[in-house]
Amino acid sequence: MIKKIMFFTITSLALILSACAPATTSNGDMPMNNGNSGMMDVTATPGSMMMDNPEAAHMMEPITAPNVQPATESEGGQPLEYRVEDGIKVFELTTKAVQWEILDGVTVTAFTYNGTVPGPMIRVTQGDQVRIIVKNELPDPTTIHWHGVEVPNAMDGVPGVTQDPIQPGETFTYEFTAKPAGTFMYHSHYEGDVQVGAGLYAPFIIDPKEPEANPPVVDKTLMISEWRMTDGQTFAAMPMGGMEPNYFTINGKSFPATETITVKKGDLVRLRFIAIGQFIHPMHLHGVPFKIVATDGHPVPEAAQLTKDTVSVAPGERYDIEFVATETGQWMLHCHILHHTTNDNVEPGGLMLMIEVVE
Ligand SMILES: [Cu+2]
Repeated sequence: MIKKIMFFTITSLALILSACAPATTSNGDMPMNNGNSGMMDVTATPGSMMMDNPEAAHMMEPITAPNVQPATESEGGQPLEYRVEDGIKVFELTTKAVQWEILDGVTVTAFTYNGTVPGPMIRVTQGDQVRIIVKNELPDPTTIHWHGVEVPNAMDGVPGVTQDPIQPGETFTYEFTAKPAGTFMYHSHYEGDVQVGAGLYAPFIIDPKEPEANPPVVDKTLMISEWRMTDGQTFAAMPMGGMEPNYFTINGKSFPATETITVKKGDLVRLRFIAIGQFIHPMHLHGVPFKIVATDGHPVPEAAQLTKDTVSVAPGERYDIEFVATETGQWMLHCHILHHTTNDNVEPGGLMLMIEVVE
């Protein structure tokens, strides 16, 4: 209804404008910088705007499933165990909805792999044969895309293109050679705008076949995303009126529930940033600058490594950064879009964590 009224109003306004000034653009679009654009400030409430378009309605529906239980684990992104069959590393994933605590007293309804946000980390060595058996216990179809991993086309996880969606109750098996080495991830590719925001994402790390010459002492993967929680209901946050996030998480937790990373003075520290939400996050480190040693999983040659203290991580991107912790103390790492360091508009919160450097 709102859309229809807006369309009528815009059409009327365009007619009026075109009658009194040569204001339309060459393709007939109405320029919106004419002082009347305030009429566009219609703030939709979730569930109200897209209902005349069933195709789009899923975007503004709350995340729900029958009989959602509290999560039994409290830490996401932990290494997933596997068994070896005929030389193949076999992993099992189950998609399911759980109540996931992002902060003391704040619990979201999340779609998860194996009950955690992020889902469990798959960590293998370059060249390994891997098989991942996926059982779908969500009320909706799903698929998994192996973001950045060089898989055969049939394993790419795009519904309607490389496979049929995995229906509720069904199982699908992915199998491929893990390559190349680097920081990757896996995530839903079915109604990704909803399912990824709802928690269907996890790290996928491929270690190089040849051990690294100078491996870090501390190696942490940090997956960054956003949530919208209103009136006790969870929505997949989006850069869209009425759907903006009010909670922000690193590895499924908002500050102060985020992990404190404790390192020894002199340690080489690697942080692997993965942005999996729908917003850009300029991540800023206090205390010492860092080098960007890999982008989207691929090593940056030493001569090309930028020295920075802030790196903007856009949706889908990965940046591996390294620094030597030279000074003791509590050093903050946080997003520099400062609204992203709040919990429901209350500071401090969201995308912050402490790096504690000890003697
Ligand atoms: Cu941010």
